[in-house]
Amino acid sequence: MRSRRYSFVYTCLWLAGLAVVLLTACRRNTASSSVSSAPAAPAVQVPDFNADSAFAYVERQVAFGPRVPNTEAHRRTAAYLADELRRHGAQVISQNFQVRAYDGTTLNACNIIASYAPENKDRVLLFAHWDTRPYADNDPDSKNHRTPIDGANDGASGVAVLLETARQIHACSPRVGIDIIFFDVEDYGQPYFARQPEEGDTWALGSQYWARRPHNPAYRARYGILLDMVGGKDSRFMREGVSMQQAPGVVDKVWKAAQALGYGDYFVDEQGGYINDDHVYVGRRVPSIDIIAYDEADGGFVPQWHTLDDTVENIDKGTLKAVGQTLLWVIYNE
Ligand code: AHN
Ligand code: ZN
Repeated sequence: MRSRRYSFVYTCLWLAGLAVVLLTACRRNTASSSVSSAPAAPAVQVPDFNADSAFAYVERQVAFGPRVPNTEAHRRTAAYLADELRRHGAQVISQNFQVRAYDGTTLNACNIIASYAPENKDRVLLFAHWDTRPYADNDPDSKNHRTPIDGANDGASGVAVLLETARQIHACSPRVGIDIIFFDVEDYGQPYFARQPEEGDTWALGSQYWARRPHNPAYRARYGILLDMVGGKDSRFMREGVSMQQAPGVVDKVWKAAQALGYGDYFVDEQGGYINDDHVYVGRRVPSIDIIAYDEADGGFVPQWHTLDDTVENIDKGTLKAVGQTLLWVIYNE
């Protein structure tokens, strides 16, 4: 009787233990199987990046209207992004500040900073800009040059991939701590029709501010990855010049991972141009790279860049998937 009761107790304990293991281990679906063929991969399960979810995040941002500083759409989007990151389990800081634009306008700006496992000293920083350009100054029709753009690719795509990444991290934590920063006022740079000579760098004002005044003065991360224009059709990502100077090993790791995952048509082994983007300023604190669609031989940025055609219709889920899945592979293998 006694031994029976003990064996019953042991069985219960064993079952309880099994339940804990099953509940805490992340359940993953089929896509992780392709990951096992990647080179020298430790046996980790990488979540399946959902490109439909990322695409919906592009649509959601664009539905607010152009996210131009000092507009209602901009304020409402800032609140939405912070709420969405909180809903996905992150600790979120909205870093509000004012900056002077190229034309002297005071812009009310906000960097949105989300942290997972803030106690973990071993961290990776992921970032994108969330504001959109007030001017379609590259539009074929010059009548549109002072009209704000939707920024489905230029702005929303990087944020969308990172929101889907946040959703995945909430479902199952990687071993490294992750910070996600959505930088503001990246795209308010001086247009060609400005009357005054350009003073300093009028682009990337949000990341310039953060590099001077980070949310935490002791902030450290192993490296940073910027996503910019990661949703275009026929996009190709080259090894961008500043990234190769700041963090060549990270470029190598990301490009090799993408190729092993079957995204070699997107991530090509060619040296790209030097892009002035948020990674330049973040790079003063964290060695950072830029995944950006830029092909010098093919006219530079995507054809919709800074035009009224930077719309949801020109977003490609295949590109979002290639970038998002590669990013997940990299962070879950740290
Ligand atoms: C300039 O064109 C100066 N910088 C490219 C960074 C950028 C603009 N990314 C998106 N829009
Ligand atoms: Zn832009």
